[in-house]
Amino acid sequence: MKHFFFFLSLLAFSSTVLAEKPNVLFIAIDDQNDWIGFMDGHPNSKTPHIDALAESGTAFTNAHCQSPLCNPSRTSLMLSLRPSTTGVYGLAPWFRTLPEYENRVTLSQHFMNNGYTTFYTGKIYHGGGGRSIGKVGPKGNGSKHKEWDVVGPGASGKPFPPKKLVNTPQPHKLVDWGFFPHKDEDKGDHICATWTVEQLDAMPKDEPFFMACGFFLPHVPCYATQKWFDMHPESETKLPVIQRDDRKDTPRFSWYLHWKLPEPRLKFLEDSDEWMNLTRSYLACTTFVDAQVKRVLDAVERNGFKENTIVVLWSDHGWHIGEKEITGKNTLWDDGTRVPLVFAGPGVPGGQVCTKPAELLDIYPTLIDLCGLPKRDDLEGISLLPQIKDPSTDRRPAITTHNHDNHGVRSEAWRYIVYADGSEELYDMKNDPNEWDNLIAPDKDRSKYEKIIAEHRKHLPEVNRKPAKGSRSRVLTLDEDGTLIWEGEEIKKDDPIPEI
Ligand SMILES: [Ca+2]
Ligand SMILES: [Ca+2]
Repeated sequence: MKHFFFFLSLLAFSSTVLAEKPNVLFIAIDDQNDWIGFMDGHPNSKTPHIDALAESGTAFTNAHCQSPLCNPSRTSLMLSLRPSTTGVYGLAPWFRTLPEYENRVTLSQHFMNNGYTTFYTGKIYHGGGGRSIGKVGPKGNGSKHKEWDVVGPGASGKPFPPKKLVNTPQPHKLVDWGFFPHKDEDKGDHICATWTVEQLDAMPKDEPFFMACGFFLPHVPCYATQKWFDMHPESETKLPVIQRDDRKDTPRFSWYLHWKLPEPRLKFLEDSDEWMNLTRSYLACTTFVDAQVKRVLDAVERNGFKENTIVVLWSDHGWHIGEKEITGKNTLWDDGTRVPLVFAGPGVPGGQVCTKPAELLDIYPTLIDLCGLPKRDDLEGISLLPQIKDPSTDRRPAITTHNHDNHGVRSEAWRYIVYADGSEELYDMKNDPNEWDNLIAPDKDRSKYEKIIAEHRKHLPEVNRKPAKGSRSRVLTLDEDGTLIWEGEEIKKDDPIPEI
């Protein structure tokens, strides 16, 4: 009998401990650059709900992705390993196809292994990865082990108009934008938010959850209905601030990182009078996503979870809209790497802004700390808890890698870039936040900056793995003999830079 009561009290104790574990709401936004109110990336951003979330917690305004591309960025975040460690640089492979990562414990699995029920809707992994068990082949995106407990609707940019709205130079179904009439309720992100709200409404109050909700917009196609365009009238919308001939002082190698892509260049936007339309479309889609974030946050509050739920909101990389003469991702400048990153909830002081460099692979160890889970010694990220406690605490620079051996090193004051052929860039981010003036272009006096360059080079990844087996889509390689291969085709030294 005594034993029975002891057992009962033990049960009561363990369920109290369990109930005290904070929940996690993990909100991802795809291809969202710094055009978010609190980040000041564009004067016409309208994101009141994300801004309110940032205000209620700690906003990292100098956060950067580990790769400016969906698959490698998300793989890095969920594994807390750099692309230079995994060799995952392209849109393939799905990391579970690599034997060395078949059994790797991801962020969601670490929570699952520690008593959490994990939920997944929309885009967390690229290409629907981790939605099913099995089919871990070259074409399968399944997993040997369960990645999530409950899987909801997948990511979608639908509905689409009957035919593309913009005739982009490289035809690609997704590379499109603009207004067309449809129902907001039918949009993929609205469906994912609705599913998340329904799960929260039905959620048991005494079991911790890890809810991952990944929004697809403002990834192209940037389609929006009248309501969202009306919030961004043409007469009030400013075009992104650019410098003409900005690429005159960037190495030729910088072009190789996005050599030929479906995303058009600034020349096309200007020639076809689409620059304003794309700007408004992107802003409208971001405002639409902001409204979906609100629906989910409202459900957290309505169900009494607010006091006990850590909210983390992030995007996988930036997006150019004319800056540096291009649109899209795949660059090592702030336009390609800078992302929103917000933590809010128990243990996170509100009203704080941290300008120290933060990396997306830091989310994994930060959530471990905030939720009191067992620490892991196999993560390359470093917890942001010291900065959450005191935002002035110093931190290492953020590293972004795009394809093998091209790295950007972003400290609080500088950006240093080195490409696989050794060519370099350096920007003074305090005085030149748009990265217009490459201080170490060949015609400049480099000697003034040797010390700064050396300080930044110290942080270049020690491991620098070649592309992993199965790498493809947006993969660039430079062989020892100097042969450059982009997506399976050789780029010759005197090939003209594609204009559109
Ligand atoms: Ca993306
Ligand atoms: Ca320039």
